[in-house]
Amino acid sequence: MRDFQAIATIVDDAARFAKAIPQLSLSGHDLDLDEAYRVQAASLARRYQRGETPSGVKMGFTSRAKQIQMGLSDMIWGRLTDAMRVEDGGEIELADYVHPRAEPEIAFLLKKPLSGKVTLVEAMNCVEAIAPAIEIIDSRYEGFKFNLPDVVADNTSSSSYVTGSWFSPATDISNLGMSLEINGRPVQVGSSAAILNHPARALAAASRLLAEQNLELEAGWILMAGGATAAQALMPGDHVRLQMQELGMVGFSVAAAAKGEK
Ligand code: OOG
Ligand code: MG
Repeated sequence: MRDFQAIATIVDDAARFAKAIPQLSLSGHDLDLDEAYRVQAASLARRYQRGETPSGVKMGFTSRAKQIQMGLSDMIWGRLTDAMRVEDGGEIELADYVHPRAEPEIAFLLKKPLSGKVTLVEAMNCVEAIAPAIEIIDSRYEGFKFNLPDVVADNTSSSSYVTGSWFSPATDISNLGMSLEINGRPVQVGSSAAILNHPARALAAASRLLAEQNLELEAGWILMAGGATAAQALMPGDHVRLQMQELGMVGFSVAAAAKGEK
């Protein structure tokens, strides 16, 4: 029997204090995937105890670009809380992160709960609105390196998320061009089709994967569909903007000078 609480404390403290840790798998905590999700749940329970509330779910490795960048190909999911939300146009401090990266995504806002195996139509029937979104991922592991259980235990690198204006769920999001720009220069260009051929598939996949653990997506939650391109490392003073065909833009900036020392 493993001490999931103790391992959860390690990953939670790393995220909370923005301090890199060695991979669990390289430091005597070789978890299987089931155990890794238990650590994730226990780690998030600590955040809820500190007053954060669940705000949704994010999917990982739903595009080839992300799978290739990280060398892993199984879809994974993580938990979002209200404290991870960054306002559109807001500013982040690098001191709050270990080595953050931004990636272009699409967000779904749910108006009804969604659970189990569902068709794309059933999944979309639960959607209130769709928005362009940026996820700020931040692996707590040294060198941003991990195996699948490591990253799952670390809440799939979830750190912050930014959503833009909300659009009708009837918007055709099957193949929307997008450009992630830093300081006005496109650094990643792609299409929403890169996300499982249609981002709604990420929503259906989340519903199915959560059901394996007797969980469901709740009304009012956000579902982040996963990065459509590789993620981009962030530097002090960066102005990050995602432009998406039909859905407009969303962005944030990184404060120019780090606050305090790390
Ligand atoms: C893991 C999280 C993956 C995505 O959108 O594919 C992810 C990572 O790359 O650190 O968020
Ligand atoms: Mg992501």
